[in-house]
Amino acid sequence: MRVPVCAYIGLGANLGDARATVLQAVNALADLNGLALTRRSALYGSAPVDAGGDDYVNAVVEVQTRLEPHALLAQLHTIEDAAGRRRPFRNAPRTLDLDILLYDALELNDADLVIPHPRMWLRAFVLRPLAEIAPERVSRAQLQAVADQSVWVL
Ligand code: PH2
Ligand code: MG
Ligand code: MG
Repeated sequence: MRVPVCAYIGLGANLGDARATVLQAVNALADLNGLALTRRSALYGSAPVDAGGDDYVNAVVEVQTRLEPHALLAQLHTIEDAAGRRRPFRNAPRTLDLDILLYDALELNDADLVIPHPRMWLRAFVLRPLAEIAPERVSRAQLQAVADQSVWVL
């Protein structure tokens, strides 16, 4: 454990009752020891990007956390597993996906964890909810670059 830092977590789901699962995951995050939820975006619908299956439900939350990045990742995996997450192939439809987007000003390049999330700047389903809760973190040019992707507030 360490002094709390601000982090952003992306949530996504497109299998089962995706809206309910994302909301349950927000509650599960808020219940974690060493983590306080400070902001939650609206729920967004989005067309799958580089993936198949149904439309996604996406959201982003801001947290203050004492958990080190890998400890936080382990907690996210536990919440994903509890939601019945399976990993049959890359970008397969999923009951729940929880990704660390930003962790303070950390830049990390481990085999199992890269922060900032390497594809977040290419994805409107991340940038739109992130800009809603942390407008200072996303530039107008970054939003413009993904303006062709279909994302809507639910
Ligand atoms: N997640 C992916 C791949 N594609 N597309 C949308 N719309 N939303 C996602 O959360 C998403 C995706 C891999 O994690
Ligand atoms: Mg993901
Ligand atoms: Mg993931």
